[in-house]
Amino acid sequence: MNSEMQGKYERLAATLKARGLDVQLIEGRLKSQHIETPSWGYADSGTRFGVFPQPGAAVTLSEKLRDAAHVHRMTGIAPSVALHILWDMVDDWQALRQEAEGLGLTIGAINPNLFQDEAYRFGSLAAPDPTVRRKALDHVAQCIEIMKQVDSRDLSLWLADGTNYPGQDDLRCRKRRLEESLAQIYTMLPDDKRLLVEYKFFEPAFYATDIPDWGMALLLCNKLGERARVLVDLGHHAQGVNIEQIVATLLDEKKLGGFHFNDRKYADDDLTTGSINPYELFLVFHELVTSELNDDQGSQIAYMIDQTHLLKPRVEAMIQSVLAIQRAYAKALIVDREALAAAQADGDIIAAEECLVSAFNTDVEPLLVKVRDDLGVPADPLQAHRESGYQEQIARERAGRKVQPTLG
Ligand code: AFD
Ligand code: MN
Ligand code: MN
Repeated sequence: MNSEMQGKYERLAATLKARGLDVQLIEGRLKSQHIETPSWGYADSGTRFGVFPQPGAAVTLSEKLRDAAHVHRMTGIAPSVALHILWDMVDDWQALRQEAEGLGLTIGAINPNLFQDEAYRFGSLAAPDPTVRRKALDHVAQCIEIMKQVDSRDLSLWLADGTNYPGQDDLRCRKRRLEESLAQIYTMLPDDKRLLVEYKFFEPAFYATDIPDWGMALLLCNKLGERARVLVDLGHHAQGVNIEQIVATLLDEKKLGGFHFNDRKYADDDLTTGSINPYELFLVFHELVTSELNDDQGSQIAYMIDQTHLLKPRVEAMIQSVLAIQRAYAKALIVDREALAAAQADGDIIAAEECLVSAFNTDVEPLLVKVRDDLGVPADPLQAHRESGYQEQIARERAGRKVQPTLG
């Protein structure tokens, strides 16, 4: 750390100590932060209006792992990768697991694909046709087999299931089919694995989505059992929904399984985390830190990124997202909780709010540079990536190669 940053760090540390905060404990939490990046975030993707291919975009799973390993090398806190089956398929999963470990990575959540096959036109696990539900359950069974081979803890389930018109299907029958299918999945799941149920308020269904909100996801998880938890994708809420309140509720119910971090202006835009509403991301982390300090479920929560970078260079945008999540966590860790509790007890709204606002407005970079120093990673990961030549290297190596993407 250079002398200027060292001075800033010492001043910040002194301020935090004066607030009664344990700086070493905060640094320890930041050093053990574990963010999971998505394999699909390194590959070309698009919207329904088209795909804009990028030079060097990963196609094979090996290329995605290499990109993820580079993000981890630059940040020190992104040691696992979520996979998406069938976009990520290999013949030898043990070899894949060893390849990942050789790159300093572990395999994280396994995401089944129950939305791209023609058969799923009217749904998958909630579809009216029992042969379609069977097909979907067989795919999930295949994913569970892969989980066993790559030692993955979480089956991360998002369904596109829903209807486009009133009257298209019986909404209660869909709920019952879905519950029955999920119960079969839960019985297939080994005791050391978890089922994360992700909700989304619309898209691609445009009238009724079968798992539209946190309430339905929680209801389904409660009927399944202890190892079924809710996955909160930040982009999956209608405008103005209070996400931090949902997070607090799920934490209090001990049913928060994890996140898909991204940001949005209008819908499920999958923009870079923290790029539109960093204060909301901070408030989510304020609830997470409150939980960490009271009933520590931290290790039970999967902090995953789910975004696609259509315009930004993918590896760079992924580094940006990891750093935004790290920054939000750091700011949430430096909230003066004693003063906050006192202000709340006094009903002093302004003083209570100022405890959060002042933490959010604190430049925590000196603390993060210290943490990166201790982790042996660059003080400025984004700059280090740009200077590393990695992007130019993968663009050269991957130019013109003929590989078929393993799209499902
Ligand atoms: C899409 C869905 C959902 C899912 C992700 C990966 O909206 O967020 O988790 O794809 O399958 O973004
Ligand atoms: Mn998601
Ligand atoms: Mn989404």
